[in-house]
Amino acid sequence: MTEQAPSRPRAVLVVALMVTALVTAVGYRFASAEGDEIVLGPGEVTVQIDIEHSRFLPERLVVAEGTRVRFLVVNGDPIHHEFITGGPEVHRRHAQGSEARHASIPGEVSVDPNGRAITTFTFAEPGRFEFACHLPRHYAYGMHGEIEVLPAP
Ligand SMILES: [Cu+2]
Repeated sequence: MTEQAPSRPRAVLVVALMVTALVTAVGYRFASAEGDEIVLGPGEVTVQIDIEHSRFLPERLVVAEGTRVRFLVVNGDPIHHEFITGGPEVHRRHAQGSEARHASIPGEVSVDPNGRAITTFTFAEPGRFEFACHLPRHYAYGMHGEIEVLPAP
């Protein structure tokens, strides 16, 4: 008789969800033009970004200045995507670039079909940052979102 061990991906998912739930609690609320929103941070937080039908979910995040965000990117699509965040120069470089895949550097990671990937990025100063997939036609299709960074409380 062989006993089936619990599958590793499921265990990883459960841990990821627990971490996400945990860090979502670390934050505060503020009223913005978008309504009542939760500000993540300050400190270190983990956020799960889902990809479904070539769209990011959520498409908007609000974080406190100085927050180090660990992005867990979960691709529900059967095609490759990427998650890129950073300043305008980062997006310009990727929009013009022809690299189909990248090694993971802070704020930039490729995501396999139905795969998951992690990248971290520190939002050091207040402002608006974009996150996007710059694979051909994905940005134009709507595969981008916004991170608003508020001054530290
Ligand atoms: Cu994409």
